[in-house]
Amino acid sequence: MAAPWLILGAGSLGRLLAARLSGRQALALIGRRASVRALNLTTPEGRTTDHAVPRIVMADALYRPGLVHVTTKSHAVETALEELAGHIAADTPLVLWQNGFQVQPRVTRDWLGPVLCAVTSEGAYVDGEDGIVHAGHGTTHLGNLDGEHAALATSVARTLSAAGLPGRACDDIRRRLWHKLAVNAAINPMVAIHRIRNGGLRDPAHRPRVAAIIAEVATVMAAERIEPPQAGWSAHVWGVIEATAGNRASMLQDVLAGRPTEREAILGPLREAAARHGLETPVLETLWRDTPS
Ligand code: KPL
Repeated sequence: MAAPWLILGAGSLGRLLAARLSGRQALALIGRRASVRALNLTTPEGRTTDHAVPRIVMADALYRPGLVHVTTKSHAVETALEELAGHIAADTPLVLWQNGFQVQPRVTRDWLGPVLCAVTSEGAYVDGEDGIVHAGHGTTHLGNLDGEHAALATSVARTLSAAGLPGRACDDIRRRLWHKLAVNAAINPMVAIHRIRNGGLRDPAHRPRVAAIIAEVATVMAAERIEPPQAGWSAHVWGVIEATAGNRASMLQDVLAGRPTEREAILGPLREAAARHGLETPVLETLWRDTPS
């Protein structure tokens, strides 16, 4: 069997990967606390199954894992990797699963081993100490920001697909990360500020501000030469709002749980890009000030 994978971060994505991959790929889930209890997965079809996954702390990480899936929130990645680097081989491949476009270029530049980024539309949320609810099926794209490590991306995508998480290697991961960031920027801060589900943004009280955010995001994307989605930015974002109308977005979940939000990872790169291109973005500036951090 291939060298075990480590999953760093026992939140929703980490648990989803661990439960889905268990029995197919040797692995361990690194969290704040070790546990001998099984992970309980509820599938989108409503089936529940238990998965005996080793749940360990960082100090018990294996020296030579096959790779590490980093599933912590964006702001926790660098501290977690600094600590992990003391326990694992320096050239271990990483897969970064974060939202936004902040930590990915930095880790790709600084980590000695291969680094892939993952953009996923899988939906999941944690349920108590041991539960993970796979709320909706999606697709995961994997690629390297410098266009390298295609064979690694293909092999990880294949393993994920076999585990019920359809994966595809791609050569445009930068564009995909920015596209997800654009959607997150239009939805997450607003729903976190107003504590509403995604569909609440269709309300006439919120629609004009969402439209203004999309317009500024589109201007920044054009300046960054990020190709727009086929449907155009507005139709694309409103389509996601419609499709996820009943969701509590990740930033709202963070606010409700009293956790730090991904404000910097999502709005920070847009503000920086706007400044780089000399663009005025008053709507995004106000949004950034209003968004809980
Ligand atoms: O990705 C999401 C998130 O919650 O972070 C969206 C697309 C907003 C769906 O809820």
